Amino acid sequence: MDHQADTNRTDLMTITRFVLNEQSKYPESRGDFTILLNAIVLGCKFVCSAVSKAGLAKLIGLAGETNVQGEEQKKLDVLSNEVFVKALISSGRTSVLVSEEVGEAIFVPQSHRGKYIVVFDPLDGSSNIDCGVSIGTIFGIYMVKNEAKVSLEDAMQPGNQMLAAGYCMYGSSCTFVLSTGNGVNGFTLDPSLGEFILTHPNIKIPRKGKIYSVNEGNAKNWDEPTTKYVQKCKFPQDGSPPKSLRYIGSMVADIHRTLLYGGIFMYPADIKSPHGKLRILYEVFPMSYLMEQAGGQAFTGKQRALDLVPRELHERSPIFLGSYDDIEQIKELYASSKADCA
Ligand code: AHM
Ligand code: MG
Repeated sequence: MDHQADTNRTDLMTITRFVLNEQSKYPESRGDFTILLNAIVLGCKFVCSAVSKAGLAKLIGLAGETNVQGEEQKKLDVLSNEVFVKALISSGRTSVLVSEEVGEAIFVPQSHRGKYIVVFDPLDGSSNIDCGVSIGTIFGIYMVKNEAKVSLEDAMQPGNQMLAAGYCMYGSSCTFVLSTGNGVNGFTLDPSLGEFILTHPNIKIPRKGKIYSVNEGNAKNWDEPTTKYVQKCKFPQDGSPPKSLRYIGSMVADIHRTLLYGGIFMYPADIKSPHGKLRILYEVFPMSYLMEQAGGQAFTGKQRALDLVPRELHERSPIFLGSYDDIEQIKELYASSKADCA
């Protein structure tokens, strides 16, 4: 759907309109989810604008230094976190927030409490900011179990209890990808309107892909199934052509490409990091949810990623995400290495 192609179109599907349509399928809904999502969208618009000015900020003072007005410049990831926390609290629809930037869970003041839990990474891939590579925000949404007795447990639910998840990618355009459990849809920010417009309806990941995506610099420390898999990507024995390697090193951008073009993204365990690098609550779960909703799979090397039960707030897990058939292959390799060990 190319809304730019037809400037006379007056029926643009904005993200708010889209979510309201979805909610109208549930007569008991009171619009709380739309209000919550609007808070997240506002945070993403703010971060999008800040990221696009990141280079210019150097003119008035480097991050962590003072600018000409003598004000301290906040680092972009710190700023992004503050924006999301404030927007989510003032939405009046959340009870507990978990952010990559904050060590402990944030319990929303009683006066502003609502029924949702939001886990998020406000600015993932922030080491890429200074060279202008795409970065993003990742989020997942749960419902509190008992509004009268909110606890840390509410934020530690397995991924299969997620109600919705998404990400916003700050790249050549600003793209918001969302699933509320009914497929995956992508929206692009129209800067002239300040609105996200549905541009990628019903995203389905190709059943099999031609791309693998991993930090191969860690290869010397990988486990055997990962090593064998990557070898198969490069030197296939079944007559298929070798896969291409693409690795941006920014999860949102690597996952976005994987969703649209197919293939596999992996951050496996290795000897140095036996639990991988990526965090379960706000990196692994939301991306796994989106992958499954788009027809792909998400596997930890041991189990379906969404069935993990987090034990710690910032716990990590190895992760393989992508096209259905590609994940089947890695699952087979792990199964046979387990059988060999038995
Ligand atoms: P961050 O949360 O500290 O930004 O790290 C997460 C990022 C992901 O975006 C990306 O997939 C991964 O770390 C890249 O790690 P590496 O540089 O080890 O390949
Ligand atoms: Mg991160």
